[in-house]
Amino acid sequence: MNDKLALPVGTTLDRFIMRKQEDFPYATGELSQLLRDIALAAKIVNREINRAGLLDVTGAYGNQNIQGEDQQKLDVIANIRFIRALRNGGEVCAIISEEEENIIQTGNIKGKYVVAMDPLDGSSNIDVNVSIGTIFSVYRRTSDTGNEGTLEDCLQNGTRQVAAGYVIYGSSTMLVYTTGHGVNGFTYDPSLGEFFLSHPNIVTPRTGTVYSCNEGCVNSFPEGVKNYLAYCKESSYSARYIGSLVADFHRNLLKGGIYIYPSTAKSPNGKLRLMYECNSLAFIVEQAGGKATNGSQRIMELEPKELHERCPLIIGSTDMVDKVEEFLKAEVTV
Ligand code: P6P
Repeated sequence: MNDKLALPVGTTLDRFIMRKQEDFPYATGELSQLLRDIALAAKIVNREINRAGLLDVTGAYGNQNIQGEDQQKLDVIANIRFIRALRNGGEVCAIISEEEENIIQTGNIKGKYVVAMDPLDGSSNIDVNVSIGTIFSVYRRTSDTGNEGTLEDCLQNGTRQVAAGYVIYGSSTMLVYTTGHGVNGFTYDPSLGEFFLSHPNIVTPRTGTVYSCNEGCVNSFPEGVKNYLAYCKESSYSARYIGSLVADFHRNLLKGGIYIYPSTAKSPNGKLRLMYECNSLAFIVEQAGGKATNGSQRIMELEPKELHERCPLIIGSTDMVDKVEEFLKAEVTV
């Protein structure tokens, strides 16, 4: 990483975005503005989450989303907030969201970008005060401006992402993102209403001793995954599974580790969604030196067919992901 791009910790997100834009002479500012719009929505959602216990916004909303999952009130609130921020920001022509069956047209027909997002992942944990998160990907539209966003604009493989990130609403709220030039983390100071650069140039450890997986489903896991989990136990690794992807991913990104959600009897294609969970975190982990596969293919090279399609996810420290693939290959060759 060119050290002139390294900015002192304490830099605000806005300052960081502006400085990074200066390093790309042809940048015209739209992506920078889009990232600011996401940060604004994150601040608003953060406030709603922090007040959730005091307002009647915890618990189920009473509807199910396209995934057939009970929408939590904060799912709906977060979805509205991010859509509104992106619509008002003007840079995004269309959005796909975990909470919406169809493409959301923003009306910004000149917008050059589309966003895929999970507005609030892990929201079933809200009522018990466990960390939750927002996950997003940004793509440049492939269709001509002047029209609505198209399905082709939204169904691009992960290698075509121009930015990806997540917000973790935890003991502190952080925004972590990449535009393909490394990964940087910003911690929110609610007293100032600003995100400050706190984790510059995040590099994930090449290996680790933490594995994140819901072993309650182990009986229906592929044999190779079962064998890898046995290997973890023989190696005295630590099991850490929060039930909130962003929280597990963030810890593993910083400390080293692996998150595994394979195909199961209940979720034959895995549970996590390719477009706004797997691709987004895959871009980040690869930029930080890690790896993300579905067990045999690089996540970012999977060609999406549907907006909400799912895929198995094995993501984290490169050596650990490679080890899982080794066990899966051994399963196939047996
Ligand atoms: P399970 C939350 O619903 C989520 O999408 C991820 O955040 C989390 O890691 C996973 O599902 C938990 O799924 O089947 O273990 O409860």
